Amino acid sequence: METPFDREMMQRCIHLAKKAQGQTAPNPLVGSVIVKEGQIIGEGFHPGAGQPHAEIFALRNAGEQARGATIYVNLEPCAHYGRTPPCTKALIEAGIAKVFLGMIDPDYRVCGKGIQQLQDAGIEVIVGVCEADCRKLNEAFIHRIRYQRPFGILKYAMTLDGKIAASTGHSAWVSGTASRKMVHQLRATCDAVIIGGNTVRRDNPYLTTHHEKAHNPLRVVMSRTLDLPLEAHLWETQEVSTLVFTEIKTNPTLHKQLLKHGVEVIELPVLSPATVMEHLYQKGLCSVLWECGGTLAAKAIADGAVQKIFAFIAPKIIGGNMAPSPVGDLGLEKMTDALELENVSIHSIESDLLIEGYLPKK
Ligand code: AOF
Ligand code: ZN
Repeated sequence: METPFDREMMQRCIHLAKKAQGQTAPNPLVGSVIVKEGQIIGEGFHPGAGQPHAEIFALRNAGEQARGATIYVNLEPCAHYGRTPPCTKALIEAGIAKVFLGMIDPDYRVCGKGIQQLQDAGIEVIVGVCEADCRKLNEAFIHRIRYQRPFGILKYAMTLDGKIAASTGHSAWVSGTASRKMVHQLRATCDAVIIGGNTVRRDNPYLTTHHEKAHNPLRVVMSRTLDLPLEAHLWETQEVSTLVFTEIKTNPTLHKQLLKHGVEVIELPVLSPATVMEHLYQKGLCSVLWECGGTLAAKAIADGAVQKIFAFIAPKIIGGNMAPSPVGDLGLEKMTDALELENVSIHSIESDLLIEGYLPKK
């Protein structure tokens, strides 16, 4: 049914969709290409929630030529009136003859109805072109819809002997420059990055993408005591939003200081990765990057707030019985109880290794 050319066009959709990475939440990443007689006559991508969908940009780009043409899109065209009118209607009115789509939309408002409407209008629909790649592109969006929580990624860098810092707490730097550049790119694809109070006190990070044009995720700090420094890079760099979660009635003095710096402070009755993720879901986020220390990382894993791991391993040995490791106590006593990652891929980045994989679903 599908040819190498069709797959090439779908990869082009994925490439276009990625231009808006980190900027579409709660919406998906979508790209679209319109082809006639083997030539691309229009293309587009969805730039952000509330804006027209990818198919609409592609149709506008193609103009009248769209009549009788084939459209490629990595997600099933929508069939509902949401923030924008249904794309199926626009495709039918433009006279599109054939639709290749990457995956069925998990959003219950669409989920098969888009395909049905197109077929009812006499349009040929081919489903599942490069489906695995299309699913990976939108893994955070799919998780958000399915579990009503943002998709959690835990990222850490450790030495060959499994330490994220020396026993003094000094950690600059574990991984090499290429790995750290990759982390900045990873941040640019996420909607938020989360750390605990300890990381603010010890590392005083910026948590930005260090790049003028790249998107910066929301910076989130979890601190039960609100025992945070008055001066911190996070509060000073006000061009990127910061949100601090704490428990009710902690440290009103610092609370006021943070508000003065434009930092939003949210008091939760119980502060945990689960309650924070619930809040971030309500806020419309799709993906959250945990860049915290081992204690919070273990709590996040235990709370089901982590789905994916990015572990950078540097060929260095620091030693130290008290040197911290990336994941604290999970209460697991036997090696047979270890959480074994699935769909693992291993990349080498200069002299570091990156292991990417998914935690088993509970
Ligand atoms: C997008 N961009 O290119 C496509 C989407 O609130 P709305 O009206 O923007 O609708 C969002 C839903 O539309 C989204 O959850 C998904 O199901 C569908 N398709 N969404 O943001 C697009 N094609
Ligand atoms: Zn649409």
